[in-house]
Amino acid sequence: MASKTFFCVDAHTCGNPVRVVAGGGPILIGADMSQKRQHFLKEYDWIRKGLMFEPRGHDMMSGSIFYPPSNPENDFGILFIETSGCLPMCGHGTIGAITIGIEEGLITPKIPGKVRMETPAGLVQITYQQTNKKVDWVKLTNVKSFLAATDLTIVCTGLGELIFDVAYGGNYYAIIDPQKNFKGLQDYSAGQLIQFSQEIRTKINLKYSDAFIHPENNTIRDISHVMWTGDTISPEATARNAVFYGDKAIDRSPCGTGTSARMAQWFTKGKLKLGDTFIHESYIGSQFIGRIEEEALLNGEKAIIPSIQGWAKVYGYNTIKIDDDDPYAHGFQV
Ligand code: PYC
Repeated sequence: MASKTFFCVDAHTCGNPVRVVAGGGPILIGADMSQKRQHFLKEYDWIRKGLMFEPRGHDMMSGSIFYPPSNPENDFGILFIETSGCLPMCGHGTIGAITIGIEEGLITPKIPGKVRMETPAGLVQITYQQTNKKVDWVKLTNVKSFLAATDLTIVCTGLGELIFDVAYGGNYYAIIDPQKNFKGLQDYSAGQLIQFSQEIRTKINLKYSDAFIHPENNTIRDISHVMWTGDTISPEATARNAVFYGDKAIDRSPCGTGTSARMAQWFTKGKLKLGDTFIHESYIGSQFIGRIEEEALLNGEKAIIPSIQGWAKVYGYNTIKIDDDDPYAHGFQV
């Protein structure tokens, strides 16, 4: 019988979980994190399943593993492991991983307060503020984000025809804004939004098959996340969202890649300008501060470079064993 032990540090970013595997992660081969991600998916996906799914994880669980950088100018590389697979980029995961990495001494940036992090989606630059041993906040400058399509349609059982936009912020998002058949996320429970999302994500990826492939990295494709929008809770928030990911999760944080995608949508539609602050509120009311840092071009098309600022809290150490004789060694989903 074989047993493998993983030393994990657990935290949450604005309410959404982050589990950093500080020891026990596999050695990966590849010239960059995108290639290392492919290696992980081929050989080691059981680690993700064992650590993210029940009984060791749960529907919202999300984590990461640190790797040496491919380019010595950068501080480290990161592999995101989630219930949904290995996301190319994860915003709440980055805020949590940096907080854990700095507070627990797992990463030592060349320049204190600044981190250059390699992700499968590209280089992400980060600043953070630390007081004594605690990280107060983390701000990441995300990958180029863009509006990919507008006014597409899909039929959702129970709602009827929905009009939606698609935007990229490190993952592809279907964004459903309030409209005739959907008055806003405030009218629905998380369970209802999950049920709608499961149905329409599958239908969208069938109807618009091969329509959403990243222009610079064809391993990043298809709608992985569904964002429902609606009324804010707090008067200082610019907007609110409920992001569906994995099979049954609604992000408890305002979702970093989702906030980036939504800022790209607003920017292209003329609702947000360079330098504007965008306070994005989550389903539970926690907030990220978004900002459009730069205008950019991607494949000749309009894009933005957004930043996202948020906080995370470390809450525990978790030594997790995966034994071959455990029938649920690789987790399960119900
Ligand atoms: O913050 O980018 C994010 C994210 C993706 C999935 C859950 N959170």
